[in-house]
Amino acid sequence: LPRVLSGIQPTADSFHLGNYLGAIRQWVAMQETHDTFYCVVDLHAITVEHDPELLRQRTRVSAAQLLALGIDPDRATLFVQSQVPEHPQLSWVMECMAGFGEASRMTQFKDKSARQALDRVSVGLFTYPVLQAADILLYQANFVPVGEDQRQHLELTRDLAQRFNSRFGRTFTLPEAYIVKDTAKIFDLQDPTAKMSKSVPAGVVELLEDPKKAAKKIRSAVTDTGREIVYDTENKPGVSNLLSIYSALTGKSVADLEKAYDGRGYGDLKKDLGEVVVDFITPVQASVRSYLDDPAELDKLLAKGAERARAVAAKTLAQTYERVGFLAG
Ligand code: AQP
Repeated sequence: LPRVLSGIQPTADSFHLGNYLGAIRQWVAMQETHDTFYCVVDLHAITVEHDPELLRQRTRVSAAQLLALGIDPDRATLFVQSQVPEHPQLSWVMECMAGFGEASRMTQFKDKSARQALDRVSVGLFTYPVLQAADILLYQANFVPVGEDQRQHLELTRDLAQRFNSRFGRTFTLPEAYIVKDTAKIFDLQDPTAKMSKSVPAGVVELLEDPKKAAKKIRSAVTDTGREIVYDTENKPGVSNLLSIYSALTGKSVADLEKAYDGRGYGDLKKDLGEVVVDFITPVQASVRSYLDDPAELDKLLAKGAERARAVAAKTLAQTYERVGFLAG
């Protein structure tokens, strides 16, 4: 079976609809057809200032959300990144493959570092995409299901893999980004030209927020001038975003939704989508609570996942170390 790896950061109290529709939904579907590895990337989470107890809590909440959303730990290998030491070990080798200029061109780093004084930006934030490359290459992943914002990081991963392979002999599989066009970028409800992102909480629907509040956020989403409910990303980014979310959560096509709302107003669309969202998040929240009720069991499940992940990761690391000229351990 083709291999899949993807990860998500435990940097918020809840995942949001963008994370789910852009990435996790594909993770769940790919369990059926691929050999899947999914991780909560806590090493990435410390690239910005953090609180240790909160990180531990968010790591468990993240794993619980993945399980509640349909990741099956018997089928997928679900683990926490810091429990597989091969990740930072391979990352060092990859750092030595990456050019400083190349890493400097990563737009996510540029965006995130532009907001603060450079002495407050960690070197870890700078090398973040290289660690991400190591995450992927360790598992010889063929596909990486992610949102559009990760495309550039995936290109870097391929470049690093290719460079290593040509310098030291074929070692790594070249991974491909797996990006589903319709949900590649879910937009902020208050600013439908910007990505829905945890950094701007106003227009974000969190999976674990009070369902009433979530419905209200949908009802107060910024829509566009005009009245017609049609999918037109250029002239009607707000309505188009709502239609994308609606379609992805219900399985109804955008064309069918346009027909169903023909002659009706934005208010109807938003009210109905609010209900769709409530119906989606309510059972997820109950399931998350039940996983969190037994943290010892959850930790056990994650430890098992880490063990399975290590078996694969250790093989790739050993081969890499041998190729670069380190003595056998
Ligand atoms: N708005 C989005 N639409 C589609 N996909 C998205 N993803 C994130 N936002 C959207 C995808 O979610 C996965 C997990 O991403 P992450 O762990 O990097 O989460 P994040 O990027 O920290 O989440 P945010 O909200 O996007 O954070 P900031 O504000 O820090 O940038 C990835 O596959 C990502 O593509």
